[in-house]
Amino acid sequence: MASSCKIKDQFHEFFPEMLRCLKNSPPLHKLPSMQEWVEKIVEYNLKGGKMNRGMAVVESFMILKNHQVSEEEKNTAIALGWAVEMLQAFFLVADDIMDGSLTRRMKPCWYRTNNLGVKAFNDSILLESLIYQIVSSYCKNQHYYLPVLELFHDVTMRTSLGQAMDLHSAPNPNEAPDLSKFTVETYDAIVKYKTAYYSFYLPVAVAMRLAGIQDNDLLKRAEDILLPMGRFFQVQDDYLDCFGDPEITGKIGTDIEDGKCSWLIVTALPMCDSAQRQLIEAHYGLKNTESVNLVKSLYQQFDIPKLYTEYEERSYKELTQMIEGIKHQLPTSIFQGFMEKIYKRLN
Ligand code: GPP
Ligand code: MG
Ligand code: MG
Ligand code: MG
Repeated sequence: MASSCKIKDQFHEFFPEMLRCLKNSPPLHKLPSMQEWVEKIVEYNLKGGKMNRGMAVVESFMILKNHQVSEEEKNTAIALGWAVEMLQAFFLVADDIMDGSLTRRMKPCWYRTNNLGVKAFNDSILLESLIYQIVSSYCKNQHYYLPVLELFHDVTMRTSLGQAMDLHSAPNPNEAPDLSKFTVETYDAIVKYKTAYYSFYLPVAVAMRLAGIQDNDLLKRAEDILLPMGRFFQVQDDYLDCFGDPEITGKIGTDIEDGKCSWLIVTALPMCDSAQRQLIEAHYGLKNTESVNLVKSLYQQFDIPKLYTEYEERSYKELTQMIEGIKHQLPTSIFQGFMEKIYKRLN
């Protein structure tokens, strides 16, 4: 615990150094007004989160190296941790535009600040490009440069495919939702791609490459645990969207208004009689409080909060068993660290 606190402090202390490096690298070093703008975007969108993904790169790397690392190696892991946080910032700026969200990390979403609106779309592209500035600045001459680059590119593609599935499963404005799309199979595909790869697989895979692991089978073994863990995390996210406290999650939920294929609707639908299905068809995906409350009261009627608690406990046991099963190939503390951070989370 004490050492992970120390790593967290070091992670945060590295932020100004990373920002300086970004501002001084070409072509930004010649564009003072853009240096200021980039600083503003990065400050607003990288800070204030839990930093789970970024810290997971550093913690996993330290575990894989038995905590025997030079200061330079540790700083490279920290820089790559920030690159993962940069990817997260890129996705969140874009996702909040697409989902029409209001708040993120207790503040207005970026597109709702500085009179930005749709112009914030460009900032998400800018944030994406900064990932590669970091990776290049801190890893260019290393043997793992190409594998790490490929990981970021591959995971970005998977995430945008997941996001496309998420968007396409929801109804267009003023159209009734197509309830036949809200199946467990569709849900599993959406969350594996839109969340699990970038939030769980990527940080550990980056740490493994950084630690010199070249065995693709070992990466696959890690993936086999990290993707189900990512599903677990997105089910929690869906639950908190509806039943969480925005003062704790830092964001106001939009899944019912947006007509999303969330865990809640996928769980509730098979329990509906025809009148209840009609109610969902008429009200799911509408941006008015009355419709949202009708859907929420149906969730309450079906005891969704209780079913969620049961799911969380069952999944926790299953994931713990999966972690146990990998103990001869990889250090289990990497995966246990994730579970400790997310089990029974409220934000
Ligand atoms: C979580 O969805 C998934 C993402 C933030 C990935 C977005 C991917 C892009 C290519 C833009 P969510 O909408 O449930 O997250 P939140 O609840 O945090 O808004
Ligand atoms: Mg969203
Ligand atoms: Mg979304
Ligand atoms: Mg969500």
